[in-house]
Amino acid sequence: MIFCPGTAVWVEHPELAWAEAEVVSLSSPSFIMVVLSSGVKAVVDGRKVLPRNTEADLGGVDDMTKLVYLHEPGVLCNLARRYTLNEIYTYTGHILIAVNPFAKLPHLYDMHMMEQYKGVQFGELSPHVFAIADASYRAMVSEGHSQSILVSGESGAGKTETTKLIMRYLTFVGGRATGDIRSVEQQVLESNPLLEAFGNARTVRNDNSSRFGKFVEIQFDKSGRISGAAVRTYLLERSRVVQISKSERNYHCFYQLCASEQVAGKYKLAHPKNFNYLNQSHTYELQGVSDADEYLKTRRAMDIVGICFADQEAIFRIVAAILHLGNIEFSPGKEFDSSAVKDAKSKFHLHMASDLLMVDVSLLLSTLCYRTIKTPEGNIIKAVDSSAAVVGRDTLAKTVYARLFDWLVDNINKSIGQDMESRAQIGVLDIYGFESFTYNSFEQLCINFANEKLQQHFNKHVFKMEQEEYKTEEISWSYIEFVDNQDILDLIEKKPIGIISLLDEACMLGKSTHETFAMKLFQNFRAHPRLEKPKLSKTDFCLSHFAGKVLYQTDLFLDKNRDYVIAEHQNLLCSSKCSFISGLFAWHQDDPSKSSYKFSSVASRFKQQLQALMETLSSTEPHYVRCVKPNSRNYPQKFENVSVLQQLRSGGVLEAIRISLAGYPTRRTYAEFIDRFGLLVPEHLMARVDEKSLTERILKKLSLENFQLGRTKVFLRAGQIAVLDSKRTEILEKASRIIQGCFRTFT
Ligand code: AD9
Ligand code: MG
Repeated sequence: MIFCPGTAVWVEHPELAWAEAEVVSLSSPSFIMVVLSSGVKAVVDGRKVLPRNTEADLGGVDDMTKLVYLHEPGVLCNLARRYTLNEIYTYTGHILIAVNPFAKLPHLYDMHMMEQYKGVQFGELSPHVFAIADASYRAMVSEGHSQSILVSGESGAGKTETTKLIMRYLTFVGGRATGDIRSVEQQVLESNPLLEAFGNARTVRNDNSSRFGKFVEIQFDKSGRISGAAVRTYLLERSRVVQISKSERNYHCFYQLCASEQVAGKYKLAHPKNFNYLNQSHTYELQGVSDADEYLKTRRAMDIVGICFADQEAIFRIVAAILHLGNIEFSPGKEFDSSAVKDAKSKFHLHMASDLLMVDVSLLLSTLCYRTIKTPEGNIIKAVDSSAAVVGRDTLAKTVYARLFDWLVDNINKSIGQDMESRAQIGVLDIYGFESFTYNSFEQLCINFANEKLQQHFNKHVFKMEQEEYKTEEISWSYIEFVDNQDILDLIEKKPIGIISLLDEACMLGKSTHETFAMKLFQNFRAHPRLEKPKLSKTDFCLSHFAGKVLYQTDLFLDKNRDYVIAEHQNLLCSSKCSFISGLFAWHQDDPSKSSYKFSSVASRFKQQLQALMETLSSTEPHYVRCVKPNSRNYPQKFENVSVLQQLRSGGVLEAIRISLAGYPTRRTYAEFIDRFGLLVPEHLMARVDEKSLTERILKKLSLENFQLGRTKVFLRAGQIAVLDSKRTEILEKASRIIQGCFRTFT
């Protein structure tokens, strides 16, 4: 492109990503002198300069596809402009971009707003998460086809808040409005604070960070009323129960219990600073949150989802027991390599833990300080040293907590109830976004693996399926390039040789270490374009994900991947006089996949869960919400271009914009089309014309252009279906008035 002096342009900028500028002169086609809006002059590479629209609406456009210049700076500037006006939602075709306002915007989500969006044609009102929820609800009701809403974004981008808004809207349009506090819809809504109390925690990125993934399926009956729901959760971060980093907190429920005046005393709890599992990070409070009030909210949510009083008491007894367990310290025992409870304080906590778990104190002590080793000659009981006793204690705490969390999810599902005959469902996915830290371990690999899967789903839907359909329908279409990520998925999950298989194999073989695992990985994938071996380490590996490179440290991979309950822990907890606790563990005894002896791996189980999720998703019509975090400090009204751009790129938003603008977002078979819009050309309906020609006549009658007539389907440009629908509604209303008039005349 040739730019004349005076042309408004965008130029690349190290801090702003893109900066506004004006062309001053051209020294050659590849070098242009520009002046930035700050007055600074610069010579830039002419091939990297992009045109800027100076007449742009200062309020921005509500759909990126309406931008005059559709390119990175245009998109970024549009989002930023809207953000300053608190217009946090913007469409890109049918994808909703939601920029976290980090401020309360109550009017945006009140009852009045929900009423406004109800049943309104998508795109008619300002972009909103309610519009996405409404579109999926109406598509589900009118077509009887299951839908899914996939919410993604990085930590703190607003996925969980968005998911809750979607659920609130769906319960609003699909609820029975009976006022019953224990109605299915109330139970669905109250499952959120309950799961958050046990599965969310403060992290450096987000005060209420979800430490598990969640897919909530809301089931509807024939009349579009909510008839059941199911919650699936993924990969709760277990290590947090016993270990927290600086400025972070453990799961909210621990602090809530410590702050609860009635119960804390009963369980001999005190300020969190007194507990090893809570005081490592020296962070106890959350800004603007009262843990005591939150405790009451959690109890209320438990009441609503149908957890009886006795079970509630047992749950919090377990939470308290975990805190006491964490305070048991060990010192070297009398015998070589043995351990003993350190002092009177530790003994007190040992007794408290055994009382609360309702297990025999000496059995608890021996479980912590001894281990049974199986040998061909029989079992040998061996003392463990004090550091191994600490590891065992922490493992016990994590096991109990993880089972408790699974119980809560199961109980929510049982209590809400599944509608096996449900006509269709709407699933809402709130799952951790792509993660890349300085230290990336096994959890990041699982999270990024999930994101690769979801990215492929997005790719498939937005890119592959569009293009393939255009191809099979033989309509003209210029292909858009996109990066497929099947190769990295194969690298991670392919059997018999992929990262997960190699890791499982290493976990099964007694002699393997993270060093041998890394060595095998590099041996098997010597020249894989997605895998790199860093120069300075033998055990780290680097993966080129769709969203960028991530360096993984494998030190704890083997330990974190092993998924079994130590037999002694299982025996101890099964012996509890509290039926709730023994039930937690007895329940899993019958489940062969979770038996203490059979090998089971966290990564393989996660892979299976993801596979099941992908199967569910592929049988639904997807809707996408991409949440964006405007700045890393969680401040309102602060928009950092570089980071936003990276999020838009890694979420595939930029490519999706191009495709949605260039493509045909609406398509119908000719039969479907005539069925719905045939009434627009009553004069032709009886004529002997085929459906394709009839379709063409309808579109021409409404003066629509640029549509495509494929082999079996008609393809419409964005917005054309709305024109057809409004004409149809107009005709139907006119007809209904005439009929009513006739009816009145006759009666
Ligand atoms: V994480 O991956 O679970 O760590 P999320 O789920 O993406 O993350 P979350 O929904 O928890 O982020 O949002 C973070 C914070 O942003 C919330 O606690 C709110 O304070 C804030 N937020 C998010 N969305 C909105 C909104 N629509 N309106 C106002 C919001 N504040
Ligand atoms: Mg979240």
